[in-house]
Amino acid sequence: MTIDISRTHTVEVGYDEFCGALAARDLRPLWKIAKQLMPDVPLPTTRPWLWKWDEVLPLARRAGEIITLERGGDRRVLAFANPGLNGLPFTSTTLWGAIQYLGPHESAPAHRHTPSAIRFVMTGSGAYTTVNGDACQMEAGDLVLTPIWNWHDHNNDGNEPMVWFDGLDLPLMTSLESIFFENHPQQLQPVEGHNLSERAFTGVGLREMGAPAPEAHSPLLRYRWDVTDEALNSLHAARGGLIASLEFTNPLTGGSAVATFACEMHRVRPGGRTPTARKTGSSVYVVFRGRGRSVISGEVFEWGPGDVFVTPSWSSVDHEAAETADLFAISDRPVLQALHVYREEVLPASQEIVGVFSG
Ligand code: GTQ
Ligand code: FE2
Repeated sequence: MTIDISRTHTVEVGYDEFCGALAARDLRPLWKIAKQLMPDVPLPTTRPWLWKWDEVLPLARRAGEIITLERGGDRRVLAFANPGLNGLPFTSTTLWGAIQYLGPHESAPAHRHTPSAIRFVMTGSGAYTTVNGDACQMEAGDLVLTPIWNWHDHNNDGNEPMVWFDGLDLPLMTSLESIFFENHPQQLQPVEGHNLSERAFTGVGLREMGAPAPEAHSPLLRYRWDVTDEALNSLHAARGGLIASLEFTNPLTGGSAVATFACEMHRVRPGGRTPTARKTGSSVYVVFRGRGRSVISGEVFEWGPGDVFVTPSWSSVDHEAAETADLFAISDRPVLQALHVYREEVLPASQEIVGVFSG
């Protein structure tokens, strides 16, 4: 009957009009977007990706020639921008990874901010980062913290450029809309001493009596490569297997060195693929030495020294070294754990390879 048809028609017209009225009042109906908002498992927009040292280093060098480090023009940093994140300069939705290039006898001015940062030194020698008055020496393989709201400036007294990996919780702090920034009144902050944090923590489980105990982060600001290297050797000797993994911790609490992301070092020995696993949260890996490949969500990523790659949340991951390889990594795991949303699992079989990454 004509009445029924016109009724249906009226309902449809009414519905479209209703949706328009919602949009005009900045209201969104959940029933249209429910599956997108709440997928059965995480569907990250962060893409598995890899940046090759051979391609990045020449550009960092060129930045060294073109960009001078004056106030305002500040830090010579190239961010690893994940192509899945719509042009945002972030490596994953929670992590900032970048390469920083400091030429011989250059300094980057003192400042502080609420995002926490770490530096993992890739090449060079004779530079230091002053962190709240403590001049922390930087040598290849060292991890140096510049945690939340700590004054920091970078100085290269050496005769060769220094290149390091910057890891920050900047994307997370951006989401939380909690970024504060301040320039130091002086170009470089006064140095109170050298490697003071290491002197206060002189060995495993040993602490200078009365040494300060910051609440928000590790009191140890420099983790030397020779110590890390030795610990990896011991762990491998004790456990065997293809991979030995260490976390850089706060010696006072046993928690992560900075509150908002984990710093890890993985030594992978040749001889096969590590078990395929997946976890919530993203990781950014820095290849310190060695060659090999990782399979991320079925895609093969070949890597060598200086390469950087990212694993998105809930992606299946395994590693295989062609020669003994050391992988530094940062991960947002401490945040997920604190919020009780961290999950991880080892998959029953090696993941199938469906493609090879070519960038
Ligand atoms: O070296 O202080 O990659 O403030 C991003 C922000 C490095 C730094 C980054 C920073 C720094
Ligand atoms: Fe900074």
